[in-house]
Amino acid sequence: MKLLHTLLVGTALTLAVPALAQTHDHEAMGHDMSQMESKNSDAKSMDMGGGHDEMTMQNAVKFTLSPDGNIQAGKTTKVTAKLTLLEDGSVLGERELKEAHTRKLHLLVVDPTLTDYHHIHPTPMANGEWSFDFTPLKNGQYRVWADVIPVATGKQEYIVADIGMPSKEKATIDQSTAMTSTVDGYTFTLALEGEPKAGAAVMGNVTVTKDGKPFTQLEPVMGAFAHVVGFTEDYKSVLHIHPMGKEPTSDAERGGPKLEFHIEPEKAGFVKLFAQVRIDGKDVFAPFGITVK
Ligand SMILES: [Cu+2]
Repeated sequence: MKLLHTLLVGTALTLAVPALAQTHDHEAMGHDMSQMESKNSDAKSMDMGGGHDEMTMQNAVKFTLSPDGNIQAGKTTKVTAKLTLLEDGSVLGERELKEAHTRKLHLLVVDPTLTDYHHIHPTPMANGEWSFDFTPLKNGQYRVWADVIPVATGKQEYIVADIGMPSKEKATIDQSTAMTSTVDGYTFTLALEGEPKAGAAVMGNVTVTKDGKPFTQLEPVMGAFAHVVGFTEDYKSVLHIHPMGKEPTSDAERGGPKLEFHIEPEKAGFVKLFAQVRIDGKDVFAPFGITVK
């Protein structure tokens, strides 16, 4: 059985209040390489009218999203992402970003109800901008966290931007605890070795089964057998929980059924978690709900 050690790479991005942002690294088993630093965040959201949204954080990077058209449920829209260094306005293209988990740019996208999660890797364009296709399951606005490490700063940061027209109805988050979920016939069971508390680490694991039997054919995805991401109920923070320790050394390697990680939530409240694995060449996202005391 292959155990996966995942390090919580907690990151809090807030739009209007001071937040903690944590950088991450994954390394040899058991080494916690995370660093923390305080950041003040300030963001502004612009109306979608011109097909353009942006938020500027007091980070090193500015992130702008420009959809090609209206963001609509079931419709694929081409979106251009632009990352620039705030300091000098220089564009952060492929060469200006460091690779993390096999990619230069990771986008974590979710709707305000925290149910429709997308993990997207945009394609670099010749002008230094990035392009991706987005097909939401829902109408309304989506929030996008860009996970980047600029070569210039060497620091990982999450920058946030919204796309789509905000819905008039208030989004409701289902805050029920969900320790198991079934997707495409695979059952994912989350177990925590203790009560999750703000500021404290707790070990967790996800076990994958199919037809009641342990599933051991998880394929490598972004250099690991699982990636776990969490979104807090205030819709302001993402907990990026990345694998540590033994990682697949080739695409031919297979993992499962048990995937281990640490969770170290920064604040109390509901957290929606998604475990991302790859099965038969397809990414599968298993949702869970936990409440942090
Ligand atoms: Cu990614």
